[in-house]
Amino acid sequence: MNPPPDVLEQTLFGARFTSPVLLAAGTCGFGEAIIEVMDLAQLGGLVTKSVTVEPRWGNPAPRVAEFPAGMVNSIGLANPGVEAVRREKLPWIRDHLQDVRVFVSVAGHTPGEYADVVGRLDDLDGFLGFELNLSCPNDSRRGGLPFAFDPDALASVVADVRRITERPLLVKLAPNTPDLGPAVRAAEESGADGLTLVNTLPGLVLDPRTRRAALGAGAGGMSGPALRAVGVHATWRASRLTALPLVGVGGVASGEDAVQYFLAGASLVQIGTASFWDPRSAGRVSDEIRRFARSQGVRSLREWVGTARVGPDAGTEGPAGAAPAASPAPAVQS
Ligand code: RRO
Repeated sequence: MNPPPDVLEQTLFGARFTSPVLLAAGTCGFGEAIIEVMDLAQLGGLVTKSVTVEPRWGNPAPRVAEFPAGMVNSIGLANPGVEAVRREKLPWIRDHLQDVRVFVSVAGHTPGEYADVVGRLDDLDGFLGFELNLSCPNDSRRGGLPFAFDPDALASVVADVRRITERPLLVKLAPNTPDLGPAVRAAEESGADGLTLVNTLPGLVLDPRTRRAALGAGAGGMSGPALRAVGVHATWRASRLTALPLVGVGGVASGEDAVQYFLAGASLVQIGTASFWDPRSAGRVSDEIRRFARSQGVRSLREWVGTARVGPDAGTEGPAGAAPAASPAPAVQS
């Protein structure tokens, strides 16, 4: 008889994920450092640093600064450019990370730049899909706010890329759009296979003595524990608007943090800031999810996904982990 499937295992985007825990874009480069610190079997996958057409040096140091509730960063999209990624990074990933589900993060200033990057990488082996970064707080699109704030512009990026690749396409949205609805609908209608929620929140940390910004570039993107409630809320909002698989990111540092995202509707989570503090945190979070599932009598992640009881009608009784009665999506705005 076959053993029962592990609670962490699931099939998504046509691929088997041995864990729902991925490393977020910008936290592990192109994966080179993780093979020294992590048991790869504990890692569901990773998202690479965002790739642009041209190499970018990035912003002046310091590029990250911690504060008690998290950190701010302004890396400025430092990356070696698509040709070096094609020549060196993806072949390395193919040869060393066979069992890790890899998404290549893509960024650009115009829809054409996203399509260019995807077009130059799509024929290579060794990775599963793309995550379109449409929400970097440190690098706007040409002449405007990030694409995630403009549903028409967002749709044109996704549609252009969709024409080029059949691989799974995640669309990464921003935490600070006034209403997620138009962005979620635009992504879905133009061909996204899943949504990643959320990127960092614009933030500024000042040194009261020097009166200077803590980051060389000035303002940056805020992440860490303080972002978790924002990310869980955005995930829950998106789950009311679409049936696409959701990937939750923002402030995940423990198994129970990840479960909050599952309850809100995410099938996968990504770890960002916590892996700067502890490079092995993805493995630890996977173990903690498994242990918590056992304590709750949960045998499959599906028993959690989208079962949050939110709002005054949710009630307070009922066993932890029990699915609520099916109810239509409430017409709440925020
Ligand atoms: O490179 C960055 O400064 C950066 C990016 Br591309 C992003 O999407 N989010 C972020 O917080 N920083």
